[in-house]
Amino acid sequence: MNNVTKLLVLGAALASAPAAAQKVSSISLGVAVAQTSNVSLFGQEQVAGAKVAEKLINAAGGVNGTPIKLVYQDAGGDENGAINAFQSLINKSRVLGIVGPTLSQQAFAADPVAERAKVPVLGISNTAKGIPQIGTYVARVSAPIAVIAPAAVKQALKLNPKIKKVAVMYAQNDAFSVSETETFQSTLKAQGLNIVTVQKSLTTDTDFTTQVTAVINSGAELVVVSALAADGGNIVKQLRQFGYKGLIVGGNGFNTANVFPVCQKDCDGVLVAQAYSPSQKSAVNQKFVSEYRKLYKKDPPQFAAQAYAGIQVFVDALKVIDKKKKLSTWDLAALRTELNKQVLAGKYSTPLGELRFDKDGEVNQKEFFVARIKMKDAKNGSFVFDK
Ligand code: 1QQ
Repeated sequence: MNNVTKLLVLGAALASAPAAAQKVSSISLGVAVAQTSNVSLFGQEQVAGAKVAEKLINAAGGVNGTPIKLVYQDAGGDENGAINAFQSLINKSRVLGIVGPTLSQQAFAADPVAERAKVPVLGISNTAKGIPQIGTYVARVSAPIAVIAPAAVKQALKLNPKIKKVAVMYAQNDAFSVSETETFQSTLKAQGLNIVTVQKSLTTDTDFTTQVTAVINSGAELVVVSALAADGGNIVKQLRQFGYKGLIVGGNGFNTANVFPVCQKDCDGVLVAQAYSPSQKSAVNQKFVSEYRKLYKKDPPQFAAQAYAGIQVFVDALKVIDKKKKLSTWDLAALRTELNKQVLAGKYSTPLGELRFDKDGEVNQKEFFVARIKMKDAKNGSFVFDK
């Protein structure tokens, strides 16, 4: 080997060295949620919840005395937005773990990026079937729709035991909506109800005349809608405008106050199952609720509470690791792997109640709720929790 070749070989070795032995410089966690597009109707509430988490966690000493830093990267409303946000958080910001992305549809595309880079991901709003199974580094604090959705159907039957004919509507281009309608349809059948029509739409649709007309003509006494916030809100509005008078069950896409300005007065009465209630009694939740009210002048919604819980799980796991070996002494890659292991091993007292994970990273959560939308005027309303 001549001297020039030797230098080239050495140069190549040095260039690849930093990635392998990158030290941990700060406790950065990534937040990859939708801050733009229609999906930001959910993402705004996730950012609000994450901000409260950062504030309260750092006020309580962060990770054993070291503050955490949240790095926000807009995941937009589609797959590419989520992939780009993940890549930036992993390679540029060098975060320890990521919460997000907002939609299951995005998670199926972006989570494999984190899996390949061995960076732990916690879904905070991904409820479709199959999310934790994407990979070893993927878990979620958002309970799967399969365990939440049936509660809303049962509540509808309690309010009107005479219901027999049900219309089902869903957004066929969205992974969550497709997964949720499967759960809804099997729940309806298990309850002995008759599905009289199934109507498909797209999350980008704004005119649902065809679907709504078919629903009205079917004579349905209950309509069950799986869609996102903007399309879902418009479906409800058009159902009422066309004269539908029966009960409506909305899925997780209705779980935000941001649907209120879409369906306005017509949102009134829509039943929505929830993985969170502000009345949950734990000390951590009451602290979260009072800080959220102070900052935003309203009760925290489910998506904010789930964002809080995701960040808290990472922080609680990091505290355990740090006690065994100071975080600042770890290599980044090794710590990411250890964090993933510790997340799955722990038990967490969060605003969602007590959480733990199975070996796939599926969340085990105990309490679920059903709320009903109650509108005060055209834009403002609230979720009223049925007992
Ligand atoms: C998912 C959902 C959406 C409604 C989250 C905003 O549950 O995509 O899984």
